[in-house]
Amino acid sequence: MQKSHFFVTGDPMIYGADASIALATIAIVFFLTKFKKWNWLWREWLTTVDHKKIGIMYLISALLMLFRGGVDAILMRLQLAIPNNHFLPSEHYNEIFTTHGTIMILFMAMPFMFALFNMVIPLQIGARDVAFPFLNAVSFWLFFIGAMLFNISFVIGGSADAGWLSYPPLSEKAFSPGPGQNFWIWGIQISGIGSLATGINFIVTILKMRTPSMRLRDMPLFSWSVLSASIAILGVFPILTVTLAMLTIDRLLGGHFFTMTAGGNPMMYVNLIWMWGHPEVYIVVLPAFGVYSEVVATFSRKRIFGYSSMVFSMIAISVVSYYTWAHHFFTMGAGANVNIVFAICTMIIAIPTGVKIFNWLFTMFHGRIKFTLPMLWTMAFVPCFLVGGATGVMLAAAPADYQYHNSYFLIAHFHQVLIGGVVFGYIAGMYYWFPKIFGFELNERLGKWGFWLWQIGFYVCFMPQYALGFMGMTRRIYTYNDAMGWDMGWAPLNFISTIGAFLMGIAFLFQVWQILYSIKYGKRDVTGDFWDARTLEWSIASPPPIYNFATLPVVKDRDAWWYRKEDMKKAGYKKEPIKFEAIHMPKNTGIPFIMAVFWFIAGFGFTFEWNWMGFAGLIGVAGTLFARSFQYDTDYYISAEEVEQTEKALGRL
Ligand code: HEM
Ligand SMILES: [Cu+2]
Repeated sequence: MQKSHFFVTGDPMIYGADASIALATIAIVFFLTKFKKWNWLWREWLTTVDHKKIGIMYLISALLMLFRGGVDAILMRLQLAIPNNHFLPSEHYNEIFTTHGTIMILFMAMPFMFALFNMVIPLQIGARDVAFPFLNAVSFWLFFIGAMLFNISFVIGGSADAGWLSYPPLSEKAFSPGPGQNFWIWGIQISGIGSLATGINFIVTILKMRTPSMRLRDMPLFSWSVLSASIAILGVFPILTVTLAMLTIDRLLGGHFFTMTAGGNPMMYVNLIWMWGHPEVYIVVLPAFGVYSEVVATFSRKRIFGYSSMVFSMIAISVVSYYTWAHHFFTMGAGANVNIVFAICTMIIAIPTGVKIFNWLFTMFHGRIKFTLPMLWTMAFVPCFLVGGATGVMLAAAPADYQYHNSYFLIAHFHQVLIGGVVFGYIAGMYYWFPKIFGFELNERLGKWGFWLWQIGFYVCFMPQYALGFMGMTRRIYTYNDAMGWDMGWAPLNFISTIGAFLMGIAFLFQVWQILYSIKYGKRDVTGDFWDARTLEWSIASPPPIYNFATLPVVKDRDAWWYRKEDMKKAGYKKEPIKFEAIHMPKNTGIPFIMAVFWFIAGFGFTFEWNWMGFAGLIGVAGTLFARSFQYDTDYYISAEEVEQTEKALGRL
């Protein structure tokens, strides 16, 4: 590699990014120094093992990445708004759709999902933390450092441009020689290891750390959704790890797994990556289904309709989703019999999903619905996901897919399920649990502006794309000529679509404003049960004390907190005297953060094929593992008196 290629040059947008990165860094360093916050940053955040704080860090990262992915989206839509546009050169367009797709799925949806896991699960099952708090911190920092490694490719070395799943032969060295593709590999590889560890952590947490009286069949549906998503993570993330390792061997060591010329086969990569990739989209949507279930029950003020069928549907979805991957390449030429199997399996998924939709509707039926922000997002999800699901069944019809494949019809379909299903769900979850984690209320009026602009923007942006697909517009094209634009009618629809993208951009700004405004002016929640809700997380203070539960809650039924509230309202209810005990807690440690820094060094070194640096980083990683195994002072006790005092100060006695 030539030195002159190190910094990306020649594009005003890149210089703008250079300048803003430099300014932001200087500003952060300045304020941390001025307000003497370095110590606070290290003690309270960088070394924390508290699941609530880790959840908050995931949330902030996800919102930042939503912003970056959103800017990418707006740039692409600007480019496509009119025919014959040369605002973005073609290579730059390729880089942008690649980074947009990668960031939205791996560095926005995944951390948003892990934010909800961390902020909610221990509280919802009556636990004091996750099963492995240290590993949880390692997972976060691996995700974060992987995301940073991927993101700096924008200004250093150049971005990947072979699409969000980087199919060979395009992603092989012969066709993508620069470091961009390596950034993609190492960014995802490092954060992927973190995701796998998170999956394991939450399976064990949910199975082993529930308050002893909570039976599985009384567990809230969000916890069930996290369990099924985590099992799917455990099943498929190793496939991603291995696939990326094979691509690394091809690129860095001259292997030929995926190169035809030496007996390899690129279709092998396509199969492998979708064996992970398809379950991955169900991994991100299942927790959203969990959120909808909690929100619908709380704001219809009813028990969820069809609890067991909800659990069975989620398990069915996660199992069947393993057998659908080839629907992404019906046109590969595997033959009719293979296509039939995968088409049918794909269509089968519509059944459990339909069951869930009916259950949500029946829960709302005859309920006293409160139209709060989380409920609005949930109600908007139902029709949106229905249409997205229906177009999915259209795509699953293998012969018809020969028409839809690689067209804007597909783009419209997957954005409809990813935005209408996943993003709406995570936003609903963020609004729902915000008062719990932060202890104050979010402004409704600004939130409603955000909501309606998102909704209108979504349909204006993506409905025209279905039509564009039928009119022959293929995905991943950076421009189209006047004849297509005006005579074939692509231009007006593309222009409308771009307007929709801007509306969603404005909607996001309203949400940022909403959060900033509420930090300053939001009313404190002193009840701990802001929505008059049903599950255990609402039975403790907001924000919860470090140990979550002063005494482990007793669960006799589903919706444990709701029925305890009913009991408390009964005449002659006597509060049982509480006996406080010392609580065992994990100690903060800087090792996960330091380990991630070494991973960054390793990833950066291998990206530029500076092997000395790559191996130095790996040795550092091994060193931190070694250091951890000699760390004996890893836990402490909070005394019974201290717990009692904290509870008193929180007004909980
Ligand atoms: C917020 C509004 C969004 C807009 C306006 C938008 C727009 C776009 C556009 C214009 C493309 C490129 C189409 C092409 O040239 O082929 C694209 C691709 C893509 N988007 Fe989005 N997007 C949005 C949100 C999302 C979200 C939330 C996700 C995932 C959670 C997502 C995932 C993807 C993926 C995976 C691709 C394919 C990238 C590739 O072809 O390699 N997008 N999007
Ligand atoms: Cu799929």
